[in-house]
Amino acid sequence: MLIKKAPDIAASAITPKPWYLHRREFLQSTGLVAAAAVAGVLDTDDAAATPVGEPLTITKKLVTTTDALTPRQAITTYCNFYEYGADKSDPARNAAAFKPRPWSVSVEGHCAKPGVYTLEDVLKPHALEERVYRLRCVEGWSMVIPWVGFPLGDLLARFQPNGNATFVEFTTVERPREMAGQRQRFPTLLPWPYKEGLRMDEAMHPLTIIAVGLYGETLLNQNGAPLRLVVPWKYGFKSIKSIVRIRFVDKQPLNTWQEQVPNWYGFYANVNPAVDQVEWSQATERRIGEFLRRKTLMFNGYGDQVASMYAGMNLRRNY
Ligand SMILES: Nc1nc2c(c(=O)[nH]1)N[C@H]1C(S)=C(S)[C@@H](COP(=O)(O)O)O[C@H]1N2
Ligand SMILES: [Mo]
Repeated sequence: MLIKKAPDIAASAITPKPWYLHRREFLQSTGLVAAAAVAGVLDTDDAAATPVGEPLTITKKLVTTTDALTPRQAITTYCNFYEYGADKSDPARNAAAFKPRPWSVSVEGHCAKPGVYTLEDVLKPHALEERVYRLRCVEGWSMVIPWVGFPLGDLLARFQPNGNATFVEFTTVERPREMAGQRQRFPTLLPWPYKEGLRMDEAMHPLTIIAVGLYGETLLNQNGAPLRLVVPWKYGFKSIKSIVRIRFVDKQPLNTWQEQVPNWYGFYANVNPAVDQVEWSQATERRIGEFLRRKTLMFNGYGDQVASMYAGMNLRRNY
């Protein structure tokens, strides 16, 4: 459903409450005009066309930061998803024609239960949780997002990986007819399909989630519908979108950004303010919606939970 532009709404129509959990009811009771105000779409033409997802039922919440949430408008219109183009505004503008259903995920490699699973099969046993996480992009900006999803480890365990599965590789869908950016190839844009990987312990870590929604609703196409990773202690590029393949492998896989620019991006990509990427310092970040930059935290502030996985590793060399 598209919300049409509503230029003549008084600012007083905007609810100050955390409206998103009851968004659908609010929408029904007050109609489209108020809904546009609720969605915070009064500022720009772009945002006025932001579609709405389907409401999701959430059973638990894990809030990992006291920082304020980044507005829904920002996470749905300021995106990195090169399959739709390299500008932050391209995904929201170009993703409407993409069809995230029907969908299936191919599970391959070192496991007892490989196969092609429908989206419904993939999601069915998992209760959805809200996970409020900081997400830090290597470009120097960050957001705080209420994702909806479940632990990736719970999903992977169902496929019964064996002892040879030391890494997991993820692949994004390849549909150049629906994804304008994929009609440009490397060196213009990226070598498709987009790929990412995690070491097995990182993939099984309870903070690593498969996200199917944000702000209480299913993901919009520009945020990686119908399912994506969110790995909060790593730079955003590890959080691969619109996943169609999960492969258990016995070697460290080559991720797309490392393949593209090896001296800029590593495999681990743990947020590390002490290691600058060639183009951007990683010491500070700009929280979207804020003016002053803040200091970037080691492991994006999740060190207590994840640092032990890297004990003894040189995190300057393994960036
Ligand atoms: N398939 C795919 N996944 C991707 C990207 C991409 O270009 N293609 N961009 C990554 C980068 S650089 C970031 S910062 C996050 C951004 O997620 P968001 O737009 O939902 O905030 O998605 C990541 N996942
Ligand atoms: Mo990013």
